[in-house]
Amino acid sequence: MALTVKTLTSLAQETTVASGFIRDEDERPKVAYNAFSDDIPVISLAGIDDMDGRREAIRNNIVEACENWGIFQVVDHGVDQKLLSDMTRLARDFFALPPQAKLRFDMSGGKRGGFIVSSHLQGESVQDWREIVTYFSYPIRERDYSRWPDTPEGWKAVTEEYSEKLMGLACKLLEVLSEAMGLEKEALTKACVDMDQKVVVNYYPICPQPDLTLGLKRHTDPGTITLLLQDQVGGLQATRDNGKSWITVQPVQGAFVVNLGDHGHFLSNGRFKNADHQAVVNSNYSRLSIATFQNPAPNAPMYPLKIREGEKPVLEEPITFAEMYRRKMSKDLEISRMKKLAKEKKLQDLEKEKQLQETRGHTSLKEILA
Ligand SMILES: O=C(O)CCC(=O)C(=O)O
Repeated sequence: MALTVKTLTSLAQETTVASGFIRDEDERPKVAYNAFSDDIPVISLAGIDDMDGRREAIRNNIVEACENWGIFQVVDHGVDQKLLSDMTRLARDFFALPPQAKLRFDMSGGKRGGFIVSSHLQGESVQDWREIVTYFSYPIRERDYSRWPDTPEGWKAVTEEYSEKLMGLACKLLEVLSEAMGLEKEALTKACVDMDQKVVVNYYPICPQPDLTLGLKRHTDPGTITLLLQDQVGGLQATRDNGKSWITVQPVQGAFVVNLGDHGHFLSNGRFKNADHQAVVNSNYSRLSIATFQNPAPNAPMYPLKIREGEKPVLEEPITFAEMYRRKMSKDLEISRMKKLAKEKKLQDLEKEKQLQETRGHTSLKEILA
């Protein structure tokens, strides 16, 4: 019998979600995808290069957002709107391709880049309701173009331009953050040694039971900063009380959501928050978002660049970014393994309890009949 190749887009036509996507109750969405909040500031970057003018006001707004949430949105960022709409249109066209065409770029088994359902990370116990395409775009000398989808026509060239422009914008923002820490402009980019960039295009198909699943589970990004382009549907959510309450970030046409990652958080000695976030899905619209992760080189040493008076260092000793990432991943996998074990134990206990009740039932029936 021929095996039918399934992607998530084909599963979206079903009326229930498969059990592999169902989250434990404590992880399920608490707030709707379109219950928008305006807590995350939208900051115009117009005048950012004007050293004696707007720059200081922009810096102050960014600092406040980083101290509160580790998230802000930027407009007037200088990246051409036509490039953003080309990138978005071509990405949507890719996800609309038949499963076989997408699976030509299958990235399972640890390949560096391409298409996959849910996540390329191995050992995840519950799947995310998303399809992704990942490009490893910097350093340029390490690009493997055989892993970059060549359909739809023109996407590869547009992605190249997109990643270059976003590298420029990220460096600009890192300059402002360096100044905010009282350091020279280049301090954060220098701390990255040789900056890596990874572009992840997320496609969240319509979901028949969005209350049971997540498009992307709760996490913080490991790197320095992430620039996220999202469409107008909504689904990005943030928490700053460890998942007790959530807000849905208001989509703003043409804006980038900037998330501070773990690396940025450690470099600032914890002064700037690492954005704790997730993506929810819905049964009305599919959603597209494009995350550009700006990461340090794997061997970049990680340590607070500035420890302010009265502060204790958040890291006891410098570790490399690769080591921090390894520890983070193994902690995540351990948590998910423990959760799985606890769930299995609960099921076994329930089963035992049921058997006990049945035995008691039989005994009392015998007593009645005796
Ligand atoms: O799609 C979103 O809104 C969130 C994406 C994200 O957090 C990620 O790709 O890491």
